[in-house]
Amino acid sequence: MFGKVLIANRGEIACRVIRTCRRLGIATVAVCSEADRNAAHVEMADEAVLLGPAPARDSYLKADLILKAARDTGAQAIHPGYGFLSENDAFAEACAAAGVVFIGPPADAIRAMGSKSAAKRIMEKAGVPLVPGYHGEDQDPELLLSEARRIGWPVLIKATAGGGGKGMRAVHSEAEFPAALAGAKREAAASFGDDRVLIEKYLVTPRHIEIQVFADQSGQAVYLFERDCSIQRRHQKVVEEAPAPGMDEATRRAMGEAAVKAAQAIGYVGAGTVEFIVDASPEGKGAFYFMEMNTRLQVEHPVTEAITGQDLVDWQLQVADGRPLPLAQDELTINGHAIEVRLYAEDPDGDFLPATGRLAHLVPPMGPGVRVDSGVRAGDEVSIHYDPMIAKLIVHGADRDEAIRRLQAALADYEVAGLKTNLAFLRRVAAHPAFAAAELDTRFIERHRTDLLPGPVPVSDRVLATAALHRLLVLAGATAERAAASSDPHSPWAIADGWRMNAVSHVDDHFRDGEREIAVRVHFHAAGYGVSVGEGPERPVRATIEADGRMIVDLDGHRFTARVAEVGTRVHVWAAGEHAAIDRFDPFAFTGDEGAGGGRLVAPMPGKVVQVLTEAGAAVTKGTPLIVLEAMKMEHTIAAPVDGTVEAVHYAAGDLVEDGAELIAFAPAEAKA
Ligand code: MV4
Repeated sequence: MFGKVLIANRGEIACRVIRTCRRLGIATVAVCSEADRNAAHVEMADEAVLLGPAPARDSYLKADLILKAARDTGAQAIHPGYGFLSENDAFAEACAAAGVVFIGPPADAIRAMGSKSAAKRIMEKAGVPLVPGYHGEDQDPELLLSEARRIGWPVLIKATAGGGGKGMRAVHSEAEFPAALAGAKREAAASFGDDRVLIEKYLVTPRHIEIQVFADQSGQAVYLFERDCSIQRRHQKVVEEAPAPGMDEATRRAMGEAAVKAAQAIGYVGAGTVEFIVDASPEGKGAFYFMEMNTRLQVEHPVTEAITGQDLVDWQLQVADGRPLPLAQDELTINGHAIEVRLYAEDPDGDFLPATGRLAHLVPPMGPGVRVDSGVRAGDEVSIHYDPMIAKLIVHGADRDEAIRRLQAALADYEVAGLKTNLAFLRRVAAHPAFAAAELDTRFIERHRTDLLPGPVPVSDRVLATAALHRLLVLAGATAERAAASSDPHSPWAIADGWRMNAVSHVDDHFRDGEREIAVRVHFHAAGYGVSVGEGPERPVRATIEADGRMIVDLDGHRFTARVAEVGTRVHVWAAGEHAAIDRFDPFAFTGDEGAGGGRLVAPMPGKVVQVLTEAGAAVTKGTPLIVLEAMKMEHTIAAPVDGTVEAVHYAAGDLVEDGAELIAFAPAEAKA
């Protein structure tokens, strides 16, 4: 076995690989960018090598620097993780040329799956089922149209070089075809520098079911069953589970064997995933069709690990070292049910744009059947340079119901503050009746959008009361120990006597929840304490802060535990599964520039400036485009809010900007009387 392995990646997958290496006694070398010098994966590894500046193309994508790092540290093998160089055939070849083992498939196998149409032709020959379609080289528009007619409407036009849904167009009738073809070709040319397309029968509500395969260097291959990854948003997976609900043994075996055939058809070695779409329509009868093969270990591999009890990174290392597969097909079994959700730094209420910032507070859940794979710690930055995934939460239960209950409990316990995340969205998915009923297909999120994205929900009185009580308890130093040390050890409010002596009858706290402003008053009486929220009645309350920081609140005779984290004026409250963030404010504070109006044009999200359309000194009218930002591959134009003058432009094309950065100093024209 290798004595030392270099991990050419970052974040959770680098940490994940290091963990198995450590268990196997293999030394590890991390690589990092300047932004990641103190990252978790660097801290975990035995050694680390700095590659270069933060942008991936200057660091994690620098194949030559990574190979040099392997040589310099004496690493015998490189694990590429996923993303970055993991499916780069030239890198796999360069490793071989440098005498370093690439922990992944042979370069030829990566190449064979790179072209979607060539991959489909290979699979067709191998007898793997394909969606009826046309995957030929001839791109004559007349021929493509006649093929579409033969296939029957609706059809889907896809980029041959594609992936991730780019260059994809659904066409429902012959009349739409020419425009859709032109659009798909344009997008394919722009995205991949290759405008070739293929045409397929369009399945309107498919399920995405993929098979984990493994092959060793002697040509043996097995499947480690399936994962259902149907719950996606714009081709980004959100929930993955194994096994697929409703899968019968015969279909499982047929899909598994087809996937093994696919792997063997291209001389595959190592961990791979064969993606199928399954026709979930009543007429479809659950037929499955090959989509593409991913020639890497996937993000969602932990659900397969959970149900098989295997460590897939361990398997990868064994196979890369030339050993046989650890288990044969008939030794692999499914145990229980596993579900993974991806926690992202993003804003579900703001079109899911990625969020950046410091993870001011981060407490992952724990417990039986709960696994969290993460590459960040409390205090770490989530930057604009890399994938915004914060962690993967994986739960395992005896059956799907138990897994869902564990998922709901773990999501309720998850504490994150400092930046926007999709946590509340995940909680709603996990709690949705259609999820419990396993009504899964790729339109799940779209179909349940109003349930899953209800918009801002007003925070509860419970949260507001807890936030106000927290401040009082902290100010009073009324910890459980203080109370215990006082003359009345049972009074959590022992310290509060002072207030009564000073004849203070109440204190007020003020919070903003979106547009709403709410005053919370805590009342002090000889008999005990009360709290009133807004115009609401006073309700009796007791509260303590335990030694572990947890609050115990008894409001109106209803006792619950809560956690509070204060980040500046922002108060985060987790109370019995509810998480809310509100802003404390001082109603008497002077806010100097209130009502000044405009003056600054700020980046509405982190991104890159792609174009500056104006210059300092320019007089512009309302609506004039001034600067174009790109974020998540979409362009956003910032326009003049009113007539006025551009005083300064703070960024140039190519600059990266943080959320809230001032882009342009802008002077609104004097309002005419
Ligand atoms: C399809 C399809 C329906 N019919 N092909 C999307 C990305 C690419 N890898 C394949 N995709 C699809 N191909 C036919 N013939 C629907 C999708 C699709 C999809 C597939 C898997 C998971 C999520 C999806 C979301 C939208 C569309």
